[in-house]
Amino acid sequence: SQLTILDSKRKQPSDTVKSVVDSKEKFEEEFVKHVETSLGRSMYNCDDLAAYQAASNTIRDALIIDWANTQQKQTIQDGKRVYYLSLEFLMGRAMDNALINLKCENNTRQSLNELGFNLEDVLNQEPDAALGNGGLGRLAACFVDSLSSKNYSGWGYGLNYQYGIFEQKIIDGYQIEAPDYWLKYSNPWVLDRNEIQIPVDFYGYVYEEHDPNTGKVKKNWNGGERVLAVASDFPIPGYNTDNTNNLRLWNAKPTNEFDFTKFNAGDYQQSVAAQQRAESITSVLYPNDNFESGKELRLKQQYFWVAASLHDIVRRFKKQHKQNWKKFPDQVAIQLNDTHPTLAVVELQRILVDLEGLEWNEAWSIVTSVFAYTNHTVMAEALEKWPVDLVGRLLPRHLEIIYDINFFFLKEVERKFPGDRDLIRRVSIIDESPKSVKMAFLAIVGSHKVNGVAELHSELIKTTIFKDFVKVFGAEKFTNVTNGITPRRWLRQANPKLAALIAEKLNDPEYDYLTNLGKLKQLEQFVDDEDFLKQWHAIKFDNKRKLAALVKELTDIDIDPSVLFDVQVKRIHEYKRQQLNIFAVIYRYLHIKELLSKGVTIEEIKKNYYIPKASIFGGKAAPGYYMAKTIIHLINKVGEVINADKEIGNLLKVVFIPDYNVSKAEIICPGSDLSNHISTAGTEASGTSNMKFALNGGLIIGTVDGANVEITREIGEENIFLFGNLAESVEELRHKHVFEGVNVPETLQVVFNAIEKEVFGPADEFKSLIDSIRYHGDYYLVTDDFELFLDAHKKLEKVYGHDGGDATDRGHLQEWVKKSVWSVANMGFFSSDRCIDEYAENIWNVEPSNQ
Ligand code: 8GP
Repeated sequence: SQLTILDSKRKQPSDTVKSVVDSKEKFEEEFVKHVETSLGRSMYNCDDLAAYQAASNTIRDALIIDWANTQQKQTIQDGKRVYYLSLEFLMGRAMDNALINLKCENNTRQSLNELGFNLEDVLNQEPDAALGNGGLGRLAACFVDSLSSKNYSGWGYGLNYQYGIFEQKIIDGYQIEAPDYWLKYSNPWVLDRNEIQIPVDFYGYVYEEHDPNTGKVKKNWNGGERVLAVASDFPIPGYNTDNTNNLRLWNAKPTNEFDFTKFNAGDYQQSVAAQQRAESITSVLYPNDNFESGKELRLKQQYFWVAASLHDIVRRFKKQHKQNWKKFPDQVAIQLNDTHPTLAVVELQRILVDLEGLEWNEAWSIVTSVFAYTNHTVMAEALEKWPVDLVGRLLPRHLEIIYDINFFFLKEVERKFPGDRDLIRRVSIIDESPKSVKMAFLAIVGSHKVNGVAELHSELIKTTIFKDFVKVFGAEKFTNVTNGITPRRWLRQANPKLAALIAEKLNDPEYDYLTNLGKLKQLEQFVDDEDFLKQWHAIKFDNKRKLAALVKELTDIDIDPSVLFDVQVKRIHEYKRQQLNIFAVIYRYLHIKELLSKGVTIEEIKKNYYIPKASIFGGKAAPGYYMAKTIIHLINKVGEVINADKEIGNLLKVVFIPDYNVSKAEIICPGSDLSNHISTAGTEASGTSNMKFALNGGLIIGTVDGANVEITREIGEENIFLFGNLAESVEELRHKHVFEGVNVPETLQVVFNAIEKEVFGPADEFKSLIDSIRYHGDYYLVTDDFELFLDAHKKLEKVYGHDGGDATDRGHLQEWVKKSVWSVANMGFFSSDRCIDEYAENIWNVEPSNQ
């Protein structure tokens, strides 16, 4: 066949390019060439930014070769491929990660040195690719890394937003959003595939056509507005393998088709303006996390992305297998990352029925074998519902298909549960008032598997939001894949010293444990080794120094690396309860002040009450989320007062790190002693930063929620500080708040009083926050968990000890450091490699290729 001929003629990996990662001479030669040709500059006029661009181009060339070979090999092997559809890929920086996965960090460092540059300075030039909001987007980024590293054939499909998540500035304690135009200096890590163009239509009308041959009526959609989807490809290198998958991100571009009616009517400007509007589809990422805003442009983004991706997938399939549609599910698995890509279900059904002429049932059985859906939240405000009117206007044919899918589905329910009218009403994909399409229901009906992202969450969806579907489809359709993180970025890259110490102890000079994270278990044998504990502690101390330097640079606040670093960084959300944390900080401050006023000395306070600590916050609030912004404001105002209070010295500091993002997380996670994962039980589906902190030797204070439950099971109850009411009590407590009133404990009342007495600035600013607790039912159970939180702190501070510990004197920290080692040793389960293996085996039915 043509492919065999192709294969035999295929050039072997070009030696010259590939060798840049292995030889310093070659690297330097290529680097200079890129400075002089790609950048059009001279070596005498090459700053760090230009060095970053030239170095990236050099490494990217090597990657592209692997990438092209991988694609060719996968095409020839003709196995099943996984497509991960995600509206968000929160990639962070690419260069450091590529150096690690290609194992050419040392060479690059030395080459750059010889050329007069420092690797860290060069790496710091790279803007984050921040094409995501938080956990959901970062999970997708970890998954593509694992797909490559574990030798799967797997592509990501997303959008190439010109503006990623906004840049957060803190001005007078308020969050101010600035646009993140991350492509300012172009992006060396992407290959623009201008030749890959797929037309995508919107609006228009549906008409019927009579087929004289079959006597059947065929439906056709005549779109009213056409936009082109143009591909940009990001090669995704695997660790320790040549397998380099593709992340294809679409750009919206105008077509060349010109509106002649407008033109002839003399309205040239109008006609061009309409074309320009096309690009707005992929211009900006919606900045909401766990919340849906329901904007028309968002639905346009979703369809644009889904249509382009599916047509790309179908085109690839047809090239190899013509119209042998029965084979489609053996070749293609599509994972829906949340409900955002659910229109793909409808689009594939449309392609098969309207364009390819398959019978409805045959098409539907193909569709449902291909798709699987991951749910990431149980929170009502995050579940997508699109008004029927809007869907019908934007995608008239799709709305008809949705109605048909619903009709056949409800008929099936009626057959299984005759006469259960209420069940039929409850599971209908169409909500009657206001008339809207429930995307999660459509995703369930269109998929063969539905999964949650941690055990507790996967159980919860079966008993709450999707309960009726368990009844209809059976429990086997619902499964769990507990989230994970890639240890390449979140250990080796973020914490090179700890990664090196572990490699040494595991007698693993090649760092193979990074793709076999269960090996960490062997660290347990060193938990009583004095020297080892000393080294472990010294690394943490060093990482804390780095974090302190970052804090100084960004906020001008000095924090002492020998105090407890108590961190909460994540999106700001009432359910994540940063308010609980800051209220406890206020309580601590007021209590310290009271003790001082009674003549208790600082030394006595340290010894008998509170250890010195720095509370470190960070995270963005959705621009339209007033309460989250109020929480940020309160944290900053509390910080201003406490940090300026000379009387308490380093006993307490409060900082808010502005513009929390992936590259800052890489400094923050290794530098924390303690991190907060304190969501109201049952609200945080999984959490993944809990895993990042624990893998870097930080301990956790947390509620019995999300993946905290499994982390506890793995590392042991004695190594985590759990507190708070359990998920099973939440409903009852909320009910009680509403019907019997909220009971604010004395300790929290003291905090409210101080805020109302304007200790932290105008009380008006924080009124809504306090009112939501005191008068509006305290939905997130701050009052119920407040004192339990204070108690958990007392306990953990006893373990940490009273006078800190510097790099050499670990002293009393013995117990804490042991817990840290013990945790890391048992975090192997949380590698995203394990997740991908589970998806592959239980959901996608694919196997890795043997490289
Ligand atoms: C997040 C969950 O909140 C977090 O617990 C989990 O670790 C992460 O997904 C990855 O699974 N969920 C979302 O970001 C989310 O559901 N966003 C919805 C608007 C879609």
